[in-house]
Amino acid sequence: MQLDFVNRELTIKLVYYGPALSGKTTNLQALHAAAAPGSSGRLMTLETRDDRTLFFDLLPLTFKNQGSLAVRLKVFTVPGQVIHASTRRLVVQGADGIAFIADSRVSETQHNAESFMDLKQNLKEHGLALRSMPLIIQFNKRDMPAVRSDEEIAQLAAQGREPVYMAIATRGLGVVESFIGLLHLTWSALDAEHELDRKFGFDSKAFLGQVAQKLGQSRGLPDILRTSVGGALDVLRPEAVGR
Ligand SMILES: Nc1nc2c(ncn2[C@@H]2O[C@H](COP(=O)(O)OP(=O)(O)OP(=O)(O)O)[C@@H](O)[C@H]2O)c(=O)[nH]1
Ligand SMILES: [Mg+2]
Repeated sequence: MQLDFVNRELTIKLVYYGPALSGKTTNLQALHAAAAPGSSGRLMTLETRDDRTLFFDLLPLTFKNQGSLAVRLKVFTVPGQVIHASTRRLVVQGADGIAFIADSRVSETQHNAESFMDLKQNLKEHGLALRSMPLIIQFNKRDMPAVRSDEEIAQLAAQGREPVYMAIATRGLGVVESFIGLLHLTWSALDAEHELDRKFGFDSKAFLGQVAQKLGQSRGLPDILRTSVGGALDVLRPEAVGR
């Protein structure tokens, strides 16, 4: 987090982490597409022709809250391929919150686990504990064959404390919900540490609702936050979204 007192501007860094091809870049593209004009800057991506991120992607989002404080969100993705280990370590530095994008396919279970360990290790190298990092987990690619079942994911979700979301990023499903969940957690953590709401007279609930609206959500904040497992399961079944 960076605070510019003179311009009353707060910058928060959010990082999308996960194994290669799990859909991190696709999440940012969907967020970019959902954002109202004026809220989003240019999405910067650098990839090879076969969709592999080479360095990182960056989506800058800016939201003004009743004139009291401007909040800039810098949303990054890491490159998931194993060879880009040093880039991941660099990108994760200074992260205020992390969205872990897992690939729902059974065949990718091992890659998800390895990437999660890699995240833990990289945070540790920056002196950060995964335990104290605001974190949401997204199971993406729910439309693909041979994915882990809803029940299995619900069970996993019940074991951990992180909110878990289901998504089909290529159709924009679950993307904004995951993002709002992440922003909610991250703001709560920053507020607990720095008392942002009190010091700036900032209404963070209203702010989050406003961000959701600017990202095309017509539902209220409580409904959006309720979409973490199990609520999202029904909404995101392919048969329920009419593929
Ligand atoms: N069927 C399906 N395909 C998806 C979904 N999300 C992403 N993809 C596809 O999966 C491929 C990889 O997606 P990316 O977003 O580039 O993956 P990434 O996590 O950024 O990959 P790296 O940059 O290599 O780490 C692309 O062809 C996407 O179109 C999804 O929900 N369903
Ligand atoms: Mg990518």
